[in-house]
Amino acid sequence: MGARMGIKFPNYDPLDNVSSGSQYTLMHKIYPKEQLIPTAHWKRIVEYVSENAPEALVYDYQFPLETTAMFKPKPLVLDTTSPAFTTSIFVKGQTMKVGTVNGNLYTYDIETEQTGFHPTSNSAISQISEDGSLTLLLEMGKIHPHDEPKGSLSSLSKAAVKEQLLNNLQRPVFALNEDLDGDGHNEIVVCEFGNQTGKLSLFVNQGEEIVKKTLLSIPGTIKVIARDMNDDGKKDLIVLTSQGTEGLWILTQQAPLLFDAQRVIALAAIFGSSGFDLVDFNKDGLLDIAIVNGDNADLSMVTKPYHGLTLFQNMGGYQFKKIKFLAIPGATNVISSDFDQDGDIDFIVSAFFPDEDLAPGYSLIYLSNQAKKNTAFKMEYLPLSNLGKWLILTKADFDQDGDDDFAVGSFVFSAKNPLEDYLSEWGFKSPDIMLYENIYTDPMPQL
Ligand SMILES: [Ca+2]
Ligand SMILES: [Ca+2]
Ligand SMILES: [Ca+2]
Ligand SMILES: [Ca+2]
Repeated sequence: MGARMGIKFPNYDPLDNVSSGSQYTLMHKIYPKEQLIPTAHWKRIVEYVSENAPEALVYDYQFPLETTAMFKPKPLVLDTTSPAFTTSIFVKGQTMKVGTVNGNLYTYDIETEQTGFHPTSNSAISQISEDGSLTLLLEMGKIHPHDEPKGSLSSLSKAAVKEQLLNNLQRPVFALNEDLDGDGHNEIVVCEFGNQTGKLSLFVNQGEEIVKKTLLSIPGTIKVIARDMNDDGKKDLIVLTSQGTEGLWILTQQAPLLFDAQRVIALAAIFGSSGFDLVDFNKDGLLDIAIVNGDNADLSMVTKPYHGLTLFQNMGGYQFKKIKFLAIPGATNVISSDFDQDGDIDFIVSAFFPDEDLAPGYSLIYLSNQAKKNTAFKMEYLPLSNLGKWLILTKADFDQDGDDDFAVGSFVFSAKNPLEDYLSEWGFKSPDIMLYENIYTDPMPQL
């Protein structure tokens, strides 16, 4: 905080590791050379925080009591290298594509169990998608926090010919390939997460050239979905920002590809938001929002009682009301579906930063909706959830029987010292992927 107001500290300079010219200039906008406030005012801020911050955090977890029998786990090891470093999963039909931190792309046929391997680059694959017969690969450059524009989006043909479509992306984590203005040609929206800087970018193919436009100049854009949020027939963008200025934004498309951004859910800078899902959980025709927060790697690694799943009901007019919070330490991803097919929306939450001491087993949780009002959920563990460190969570009906299944990808990393960390005991044995098949069947009617 002080560094962002130009306060200098002995042995700490946020620009220590920034060498290149343009990055250095950019960083000085964040960390000014001159002090913005007098030293006496800074001292009063430090005193205020020291005097008023609580001595300890208060935890109030209601631990799940049972392991759900609704999903059957199947661990998958796709290669002989360990530990697992899965960074993306894409499922279509019974074919699964898996990307890793080292730029390896695996295919796995869920029916025949055959595995294929395509080395593509040495850059972490943050997202896999398809466009016709092409596989689209979003590559981050380095995965750890940085601001350099070394990411790219490429296509891979069936004959394994790779072509770069977009480059100079700043640590991209999510791309949306969709026709936003309805002219028959797709635009591409990229979440350039970055670190201290970053943005949400729109790429428009204008025949001769691809024109880039910045939609949001904020680091930490993590996911974007296109939907018509104001019912005017034009697609809008719903975006989560997770770094510094956190919150959920709606970018309303006012005219073709001209967007007006509004932060409709403002979240505190310490919230640590990491994922969201858009679903009409009360079936009133308005899309509601589920946000998970649990980023716990960067600055303070203590377990936070305010990490978990929050449900916001869409009240209309871009007003969102918080109706439910469920504490889940280190919550990272959320998917929603009526998994048990009883007519209400249920959730699966994965936690990349679970606390094995305070909240053991909280890495994969099934939340089944009990009252159809989205305010009472039964929380259950997923079987074998302790086998991996789940960074990726993907929903798909991979046995194509009409109910949603899901897959999780393990990324064996700890922000703590690995020698002291529990991961060192089992991390090398972690599967790359765990498939969870929904095996729910309706109970027999009572005679
Ligand atoms: Ca609209
Ligand atoms: Ca609704
Ligand atoms: Ca349900
Ligand atoms: Ca299924």
